[in-house]
Amino acid sequence: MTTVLLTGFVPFAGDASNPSGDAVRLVAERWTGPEELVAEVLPVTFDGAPARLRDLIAAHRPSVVLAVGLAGGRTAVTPERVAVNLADARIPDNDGAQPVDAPVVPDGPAAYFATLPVKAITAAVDAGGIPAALSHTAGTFVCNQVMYAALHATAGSDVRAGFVHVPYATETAPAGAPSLPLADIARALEIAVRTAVDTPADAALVGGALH
Ligand code: PCA
Repeated sequence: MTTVLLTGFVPFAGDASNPSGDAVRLVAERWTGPEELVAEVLPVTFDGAPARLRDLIAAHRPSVVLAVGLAGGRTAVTPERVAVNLADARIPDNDGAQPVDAPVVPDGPAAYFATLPVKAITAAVDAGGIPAALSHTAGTFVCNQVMYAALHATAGSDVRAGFVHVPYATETAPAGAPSLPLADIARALEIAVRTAVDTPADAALVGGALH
């Protein structure tokens, strides 16, 4: 039985909700398989989130790990291509921790590439009528921390892992912020999981950025 681990986050930075956690719950509610889906909502903390993710990977032995977080201000669903070994927080996390220029993993590699088929996922979400774009930075806050931790924990194994940032949900977005309906965000995640499971090698599509 193939198991997929799908995670979102609780609210942070004073927001009342986080569409990543809300969308992951929606996906879990209506998941019909055939894979087993393990859905969890992670704390927005530099220490707690990677630790919880590592525990989930050890407990459920998923073959695909897809972590999801909010990138407020983005207009599209954005699979992340790279996680860096750097925690440099512009705001405190939900524990009040605000690391500056700290490694995610001391002596770990400078970066990891996602081991999910990020270009195929981007293309599939776009083909589903939901705005999608490949991203080359997951930032230096807790989302990057979790993506790096997932790739570090699964490095050298058959487990494939990656991260998707999503925009605000229209239902709960701050005034004037770009957003997508929560249902579209959830559908994008379903497409991402399906594509990740069904696509062993990424598609050689144009997806680079000039800047
Ligand atoms: N977004 C933050 C952390 C939690 C979340 O949903 C980030 O992009 O780092």
